[in-house]
Amino acid sequence: MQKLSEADLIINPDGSIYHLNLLPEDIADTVITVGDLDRVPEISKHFDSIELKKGKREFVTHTGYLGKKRITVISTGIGTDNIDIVFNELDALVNIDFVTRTVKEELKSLDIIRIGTSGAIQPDIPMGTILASSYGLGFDALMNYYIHQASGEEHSLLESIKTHFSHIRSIHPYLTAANDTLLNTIGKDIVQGITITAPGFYAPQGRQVRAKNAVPDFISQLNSFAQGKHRITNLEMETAGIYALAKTLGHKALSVNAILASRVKFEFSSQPEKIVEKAIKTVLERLA
Ligand code: R1P
Repeated sequence: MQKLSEADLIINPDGSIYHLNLLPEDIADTVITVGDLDRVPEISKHFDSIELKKGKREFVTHTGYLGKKRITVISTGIGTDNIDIVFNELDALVNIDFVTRTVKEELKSLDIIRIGTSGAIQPDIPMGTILASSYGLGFDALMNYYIHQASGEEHSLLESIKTHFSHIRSIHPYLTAANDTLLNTIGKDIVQGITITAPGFYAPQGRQVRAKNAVPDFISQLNSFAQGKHRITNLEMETAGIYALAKTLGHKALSVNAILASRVKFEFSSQPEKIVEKAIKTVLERLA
């Protein structure tokens, strides 16, 4: 078995993984990821007990029990560049032996659920909606650096998407489905749709403030895509990276979005915390 070098896999002197600052025993098999580090206690306050609180940079982790279920909640910060770090390090914590620096023979598959915020791009999806991403569609560049292939339905859907956006030269999309089991349990009976992961918040999500946008009418180009029952419903900055890296590494992932804004009605919620709390309760009730 090939030994991973100290440059490829950086382990801190106390035996913790480089950025997350966690030991292998610190994480549960069910992991909730959030963008905002202040959202970590908003989730762990619902736990029956908290056994661990650790943090470094934007990566804050709480592990505890909800009933008999051990759950870890961790903040990722914003964007798929951070998802690269969090997912590779979570995977290393469960699937690499830190003493021998080799990949374990028996691999573990984590259940990973994102609870994040997002903006809707379809007029019939109002603020306050809780939406499960059926697919993560990446407009960012993360997966250009990994060997990753769309399979089955992902492939035909991705081909239609590539045709729809072929006139926008900056976009090289990748697409990954949600884990079926998580989508059919945690995502059951809630709104579902394709989530676009953008490599930025302003022009990459069609916002026009002062710098001029290179792609005019971006939102209408996004919401006009349709293939059978599939349509693009919302925009955010992590889901596609989460789905693609989880699949590549053999983990199960689902992204649950608290819709705080309608990008077609030009609205932003005056009570975003309430919508996020609704998303948190929806996920925790279904996990317990
Ligand atoms: C942008 O404001 C951030 O909010 C959304 C986006 O994906 C991006 O991370 O999610 P979070 O609220 O989970 O951070």
